[in-house]
Amino acid sequence: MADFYDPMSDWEEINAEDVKEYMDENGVSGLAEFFKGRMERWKKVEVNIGITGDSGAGKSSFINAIRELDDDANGAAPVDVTECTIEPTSFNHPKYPNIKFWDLPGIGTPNYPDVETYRDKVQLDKYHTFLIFASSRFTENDIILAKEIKKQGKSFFFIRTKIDDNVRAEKRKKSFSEAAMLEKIRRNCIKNLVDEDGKPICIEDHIFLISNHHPGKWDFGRLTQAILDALPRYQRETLTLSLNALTSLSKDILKRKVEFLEGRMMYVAGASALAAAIPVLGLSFAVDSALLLKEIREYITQLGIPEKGSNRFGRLSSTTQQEILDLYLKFATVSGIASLFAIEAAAEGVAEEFARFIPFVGSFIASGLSFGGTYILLRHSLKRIEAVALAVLEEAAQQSVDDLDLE
Ligand SMILES: Nc1nc2c(ncn2[C@@H]2O[C@H](COP(=O)(O)OP(=O)(O)OP(=O)(O)O)[C@@H](O)[C@H]2O)c(=O)[nH]1
Ligand SMILES: [Mg+2]
Repeated sequence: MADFYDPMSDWEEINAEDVKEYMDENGVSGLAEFFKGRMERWKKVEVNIGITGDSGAGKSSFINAIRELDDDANGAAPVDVTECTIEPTSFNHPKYPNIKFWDLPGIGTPNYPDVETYRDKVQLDKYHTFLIFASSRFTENDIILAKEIKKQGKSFFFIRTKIDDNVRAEKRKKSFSEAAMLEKIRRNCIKNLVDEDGKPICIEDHIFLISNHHPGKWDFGRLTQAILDALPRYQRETLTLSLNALTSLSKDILKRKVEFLEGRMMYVAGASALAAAIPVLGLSFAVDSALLLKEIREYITQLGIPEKGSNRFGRLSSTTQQEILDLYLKFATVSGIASLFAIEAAAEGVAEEFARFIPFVGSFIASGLSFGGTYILLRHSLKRIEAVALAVLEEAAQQSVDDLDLE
């Protein structure tokens, strides 16, 4: 049996170390390039279409018809009046090699007597979408199979083949109307395709009446189109999945960096408190503020906020740019930071916590930073910088999708 290309295994290969290294070197905004490079792979994604249904329903004939091959041509799927396909075999779409048809054996054939054996042996989970074939009425097995597929969150279409045979037979009647006959077959399929409570298991649009011997007629063209739509739909799904996986991985790394910085906050605040104990007026503040500002600059670097005026900065939304400018402006001086949080604390109703350490911004600065004051300022600063880093990260992710050529 040919191999399946599993796009998700590519995403599993991305380890946290790669993302961390990239983030260290290029900052959160640099992740856009990392994301984009990884997501280019979505184009390679294959959609595996399982062609299933009773033996003799016309599955192999359909694959030949859509590939415009005669049943006895070189490379055609073997077609026979007797039971024929024994092992799952794959065939490429004639124009889109990313679309793979899998000619599956019929359920109820000796090797696959029931749906359970079928599900396990055929490995239903490998396929992304299914075409369920029947040449007369859809059977109990088809319905059980459809429900199993639905349970796996995948789509399926019902294909009623050999319409040419029905037309030929009906034509013998004087009152023959092709439209009425097709409608009757369609109604019959809908009536047939219900669960045990009598509820339809698929919508009418997902039922196709075709003849493999007349691909220019009836629903064959509509089915061809539905198959073409399956690929971009699936590619988009994998794109979203991979984007989510990458984003959450990056967020995890960001979170770990924040935790690391939080862990050493006590020491920085302690050092600052020590400095504050130096009784020379003016000196304590100078030491404190230098320490504090150095640490906060470290937060900005560690969390990878892009430099103002850089290319990456230029690609961000104006809101995020403004937030970054604000960071650089306010976090350049202790009074800037203190004023920022005094306003914020009042607005958030945490003024009390703040006031305990910083009764008046002016006097707080004049008397040097206490351990508590330093600690609170560091904590608030880190929280603010983390929020901006997260916004940058989200934008980097979105940007990488916008930059991809989706059509
Ligand atoms: N008239 C008519 N005959 C068809 C059509 N599709 C298939 N057949 C014939 O039905 C028989 C069985 O077709 P296959 O394509 O081998 O059926 P299958 O579903 O692959 O069967 P297994 O491989 O045994 O599971 C062959 O004789 C085909 O020529 C159709 O649309 N119209
Ligand atoms: Mg076959």
